[in-house]
Parts: sequence; C-alpha cells; structure tokens
Amino acid sequence: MKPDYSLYLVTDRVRMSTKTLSEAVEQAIIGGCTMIQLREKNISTLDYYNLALDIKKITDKYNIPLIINDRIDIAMAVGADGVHIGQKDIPVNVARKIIGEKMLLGVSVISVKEAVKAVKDGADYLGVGAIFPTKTKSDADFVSIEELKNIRQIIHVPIVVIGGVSTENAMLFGSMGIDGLAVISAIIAQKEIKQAAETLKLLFYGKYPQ
Ligand code: TZP
Ligand code: MG
Repeated sequence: MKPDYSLYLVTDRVRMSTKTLSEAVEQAIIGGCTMIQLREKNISTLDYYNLALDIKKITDKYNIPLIINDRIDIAMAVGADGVHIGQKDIPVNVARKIIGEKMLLGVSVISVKEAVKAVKDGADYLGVGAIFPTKTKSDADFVSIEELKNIRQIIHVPIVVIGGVSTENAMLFGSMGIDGLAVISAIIAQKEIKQAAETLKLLFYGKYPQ
C-alpha cells in the first residue's frame, strides 16, 4: 500500500509537551498523523535504539509507518519502515544499497538540483524545507515557495514540506500538489497534541476547523 504522507510528525523529545515520547506519538496518531519519523539528537545509540522500540510499539498498534532519522542501523535493528537522511548523511545511493528496495528512503533537499539527484539515487520521497522560519533547527537552510513549486513540477515522488509549518500556513500546500506537512513543534510542543494534529490535517485538506 502507498504510504499516506499527509501529516508527518517528526519527533523531538526535548520539545514534547508530554512526559513520554510514546504518549506524544500516540496522541498525534489519534489526532490524524499518518507517518512518524523518530528524529532524536544528543542521544546514545542504546537510548535511541530503545526509544525506537518503544515508538514502534505505538506505530504498529495503529499501523502507521515508522521512519528513523539518520540511523540506518537502528532502523534495520528495530524493523522500521524506513530511514530519512539529509545532505550531510551517508550518500543516498549508498543508503539505498544498504536498506534494500523494500524500506522507504526519505531525503531532505532544498533545491531542484538536490531533488533530482536524490530521486535518481533512490529516494522514495523528499522533505523540502525549511519553508518558513523555525526555532527547532538552528542551522536550517531556507527554500522559497517558488523553488518548492519548481521541485514539485519536475519531481514525481511524494513531497512533504517542513520548517515552521503551523496553523498559520498549513492551508497553502494542498493546492500546490504537495503530499503532506512534516511538523515538529506545531504538534509535539502543543499542550493538546491530538487537537493540534486534527486542526493541521483539516487545514491541509482545505477545510477550516469550526
Ligand atoms: N528540517 C528543516 S526545518 C526542520 C527540520 C528538521 C525543523 C522543523 O521543525 P518545526 O518545529 O516544525 O519548525
Ligand atoms: Mg540527518
């Protein structure tokens, strides 16, 4: 089955409003998140592995794909559905060789040039951003809406937008042919995670919450 990218939660245990990341992820899924990326920095390999096992219990319960950021070894060890890598991680073609054809491979890009190369090298989907200013990633590079549209025009794999996506702008992307919103703080840092996800999903589909 084709994955549903419409509301793609990227985790950050430092920013979460709940006690545990499992709780945050479960609320987000109940609210409508369709895909989860475990993205944790400053964490030991053992803790990342154990956290991945915990989160996989939740994603399996709801039959939602789990993607692991950066760590192919952990993704494979826990039987995750895929891996997400950036331009400074292991090369896309090498990642594809390691994970095989069945696991999903997501790649972060900021230009048409990077997008074309990522897809040629084996990306299944692209994350494009930062599309708006964000406090979550201090070294984020920016992508203009114009470049996003250019990428959409020539790339046929699914595209999610990331970076500062919130209720202020979530309604902009559906009509551009973007497949989904990738969100950290506008979901995970909110007091009501489930409701935050519900609202973003409605906005993405051009519906306005009451
Ligand atoms: N890559 C580009 S921007 C970003 C990442 C991981 C951070 C997105 O976080 P937020 O809180 O949704 O702006
Ligand atoms: Mg990375």
